[in-house]
Amino acid sequence: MNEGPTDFDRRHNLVVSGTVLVPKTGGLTVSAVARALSGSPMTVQDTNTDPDRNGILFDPLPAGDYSGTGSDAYSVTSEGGRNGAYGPGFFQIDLRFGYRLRVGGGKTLDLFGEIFNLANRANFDNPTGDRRSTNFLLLTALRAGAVRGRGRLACASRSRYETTTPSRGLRLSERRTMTRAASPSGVARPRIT
Ligand SMILES: [Ca+2]
Repeated sequence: MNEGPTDFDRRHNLVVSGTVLVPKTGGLTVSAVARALSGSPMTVQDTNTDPDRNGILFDPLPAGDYSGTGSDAYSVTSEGGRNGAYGPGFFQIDLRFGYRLRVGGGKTLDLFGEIFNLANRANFDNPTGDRRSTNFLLLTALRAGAVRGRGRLACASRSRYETTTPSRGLRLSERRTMTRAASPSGVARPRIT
């Protein structure tokens, strides 16, 4: 029977975010987003064997505890069957610092600094669950979109100029700029909203 959880059966997904206006700083804001996700399913199998002798080599291994070998090994408890085990979870905290300057003439300039993956956690993708592979239950790749390495710093600025005209009401012109991250291999992501 090829029954089991779907590939997208992620049981827990918690996101907490907030912003604090730091007193006595003239407008410094600190924002944070924390994301915690449980792992997604994977099948523990051995495509070298055909226990049910039907000629199809995708039979899941029996329920039990399995582990890779080596320093990057991952251990799972499989309930057997399709997607009977779960891969590693995900956790990341991102910070943003913001400060608005009034530069006169109705103009404001917003400065931002962002730190990604403050906790410096390596969020791995599911390892291969095929015992035939030399990478069986070894953590070899980061999850798609995961930030590599310790928190990266990206900086950005945004300038606004507000005018009021009789016919069109408030008109807002805005210019956004991004600067490269301060770390050598950093990324600058346009996260301004
Ligand atoms: Ca089979």
